[in-house]
Amino acid sequence: MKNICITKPYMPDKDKYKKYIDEIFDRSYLTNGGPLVDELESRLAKFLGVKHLVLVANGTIALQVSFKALALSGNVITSPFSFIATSSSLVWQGLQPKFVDIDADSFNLNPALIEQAIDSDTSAILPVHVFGNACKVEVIAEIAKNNDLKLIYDAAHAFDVHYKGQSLLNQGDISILSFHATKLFHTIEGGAILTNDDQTALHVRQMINFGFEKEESIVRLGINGKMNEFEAAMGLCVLDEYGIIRKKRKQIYDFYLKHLDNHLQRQELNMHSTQNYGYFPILFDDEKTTLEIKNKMRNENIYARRYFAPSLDMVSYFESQEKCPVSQDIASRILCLPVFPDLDHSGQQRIIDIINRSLV
Ligand code: T4K
Repeated sequence: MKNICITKPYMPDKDKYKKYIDEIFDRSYLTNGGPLVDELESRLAKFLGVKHLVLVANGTIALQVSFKALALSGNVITSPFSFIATSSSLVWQGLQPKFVDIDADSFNLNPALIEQAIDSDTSAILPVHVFGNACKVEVIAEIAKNNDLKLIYDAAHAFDVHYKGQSLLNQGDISILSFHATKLFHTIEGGAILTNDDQTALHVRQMINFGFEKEESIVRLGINGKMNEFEAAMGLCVLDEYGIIRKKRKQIYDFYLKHLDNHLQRQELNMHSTQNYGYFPILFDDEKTTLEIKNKMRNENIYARRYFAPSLDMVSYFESQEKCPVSQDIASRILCLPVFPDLDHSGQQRIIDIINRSLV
């Protein structure tokens, strides 16, 4: 039986990509701010409705550079319900994640618990719009402002999400995106740092290029965080077809909604925000059922994933003092179902049948 993975990278028109590759070969300009990176930056900034967008090598380096650019120190309040990179990137930069539990319905950082977790060493809040579901941005902005904290959104899942008619990516001092191959918009590997602040944008640009301002002028500590021309070419091709990607994902999403047992618990979506149909998470009653259903699927070559288990407060190297029972509970019962444009109805029906049969 045909394998169905959690996702499958979108492959755009091959001939168009080849044309870009021919151009790159002719120019022999491969990286360090080439024309295709420039073009993709300006097209994405316009498409997403943001002032500054700096393309980088991946979402993890986007986080690390953002922490440096905002001069974070001490501890950073963040969500335990995320991909490991959200918090491992903090530790990599010598910062301590301070986990605050999530809301049981939205799966996002619970704003009511943030204030009590702030101490004299806290320098920032790093919420995650998990599965593209917008956080309670007004409340979080207020807390950050009142406590003089920087605010960085891990928006790795929130490509093209709008909140109250504006890009969600305009929230905070910085938002970051991931353009990994598994994401709905991708550049093979890649990511972006987004900000409305001119100075921050300038610093980030210098930082991802070793701190150079110009050829013989090094103005700050930097790293190599650049995207290359082959990746930008992929991004330009995928962006051209983004309308199709979104439409197909919505159809898949609607098909699940229509045919899955309607007693299944789902993430409560922010009513002020749009969706990008990046993930389809569902919750079962307990971990045992979740694992049984995941294994049943696996026996039929279907690879659903437990994004995001384990809850990050349980990862030993963080040595977290804070325990997050809600996040642990959600992480133990969640299963993300396959969603990608090539997934057809018969494939989806195989998934739906396994789940619905298991629940009777
Ligand atoms: N913040 C958040 C909230 C994130 O979710 C992520 C990344 C980051 C930050 C960091 O951004 P990056 O530094 O990665 O840009 C995947 C992705 O690697 C990761 O980017 C993503 N989040 C995470 C949620 O998912 P894995 O370990 O689940 O990927 P993997 O290799 O198991 O791939 C999943 C399935 O996709 C495979 O079973 C088969 C299929 N696949 C995958 C690749 C790479 C393909 O068919 N072709 C491919 O080329 O992490």
